Amino acid sequence: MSLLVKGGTVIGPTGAQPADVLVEGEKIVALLDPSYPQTVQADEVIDAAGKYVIPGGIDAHTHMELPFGGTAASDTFDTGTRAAAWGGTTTIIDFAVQRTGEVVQDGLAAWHAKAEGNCHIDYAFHMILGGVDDDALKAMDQLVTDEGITSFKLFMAYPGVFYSDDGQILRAMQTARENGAMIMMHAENGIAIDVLVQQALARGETDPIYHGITRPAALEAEATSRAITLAEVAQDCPLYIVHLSASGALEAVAKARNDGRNVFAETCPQYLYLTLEDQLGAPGFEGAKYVCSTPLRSKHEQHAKDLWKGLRSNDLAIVSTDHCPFCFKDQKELGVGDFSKIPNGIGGVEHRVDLVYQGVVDGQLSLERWVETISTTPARMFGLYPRKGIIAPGSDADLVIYDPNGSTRIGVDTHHMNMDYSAYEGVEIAGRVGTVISRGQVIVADGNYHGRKGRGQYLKRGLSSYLV
Ligand code: DUC
Ligand code: ZN
Ligand code: ZN
Repeated sequence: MSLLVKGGTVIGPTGAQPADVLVEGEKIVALLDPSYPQTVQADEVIDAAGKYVIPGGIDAHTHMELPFGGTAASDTFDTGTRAAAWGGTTTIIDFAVQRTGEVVQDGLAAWHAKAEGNCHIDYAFHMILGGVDDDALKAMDQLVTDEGITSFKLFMAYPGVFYSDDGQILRAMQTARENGAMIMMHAENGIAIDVLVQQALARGETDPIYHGITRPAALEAEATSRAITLAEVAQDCPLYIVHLSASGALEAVAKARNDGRNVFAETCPQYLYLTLEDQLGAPGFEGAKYVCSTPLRSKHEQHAKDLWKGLRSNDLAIVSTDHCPFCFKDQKELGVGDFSKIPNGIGGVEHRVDLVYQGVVDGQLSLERWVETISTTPARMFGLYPRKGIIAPGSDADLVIYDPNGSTRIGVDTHHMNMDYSAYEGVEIAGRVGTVISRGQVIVADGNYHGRKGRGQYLKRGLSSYLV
């Protein structure tokens, strides 16, 4: 079966060019110059005139079905990957979890059991290490060698749950330096945060906004700097800071990168568009919808301005979602009267491609940088390139035909995520995901869904392309 995507402007990390994309089966086989007389025949031709043709989005940070705070993220691999597809994302990298005391491989097997046969798009895993010990360190080697898992997330936050102390972090980093894996860090000083949380609750400060106030930007900056230092001591172990939200943390990353260090970072749409005052501080319990960690930051401190700048300068390499949805009813409501019991997370896997494109419309990013931050760099960062992240012969035919003259209104009534509210309710995007193609198959077209659960394949990943 061949497919020709004709008449569009192909956007890649190095530029935009008019080109027709020829697909044979699951792969791209050629980019054709449309001004050259063409003899190519294809079984199906898709008209992309006036549209952008971009590589399918790669969301490198999702949490489908993550158990958290006595409940679990409300999107399953079925509902979450279907919503991702609607929004132009054709690959996710989800976080398998080793709970404290659990054998790492058992945690991984449990995650495979949740995902297998349920995904609409291709998927891969990072591994969360909830307990770094001798066995976990050995398991890191085995996962890199045999399982295609080449990145491990550690937490400086959540004492008693996922938390690792500095000694555990250093040991995991030393192991990663040896086997080539990436250490991903949730960088917030969780020990200090827990003190602030208890003090706030004792004062009767129970509203959702105190979630943000008790997780100050300074404690993200401190933990980020500490992680960078520990990685330096581990002979410059590759380090990737997840969900970076604060200017001070970005400064620490930028300094390390200027020093030539193997330090990378991502941010998420919620930190680019939402704020502590306007969303987390919404009246009554409404702010619970926006409880996530790291938290939304104060608009008066202008973090978002710095984050857009960081995306332009590549101190922020990637926009991921940290998709971790909870319904307002019965899930977020667990924290009525005590913000510390609100499950942490925002759902957004469906809207990342659009929300970052809005940055192009607003003059924050170039088209090339849009594609780089949502697709090409995640592929390179996490060992999926050149199979994913680029429109080139030999790559998987994961394509999005994006309409810059269309528009998208985000809201709970139209989204496909399993959530009873939208964190971006009413936001208008000056562009629209049109057709979505996953490994040569059209899965979204003209507002209709043609994909199916189970067609997504597990991707074993290689080492990061960015390692030196
Ligand atoms: N942050 C969230 O908001 N949710 C899940 C885990 C995390 O680190
Ligand atoms: Zn995290
Ligand atoms: Zn996360």
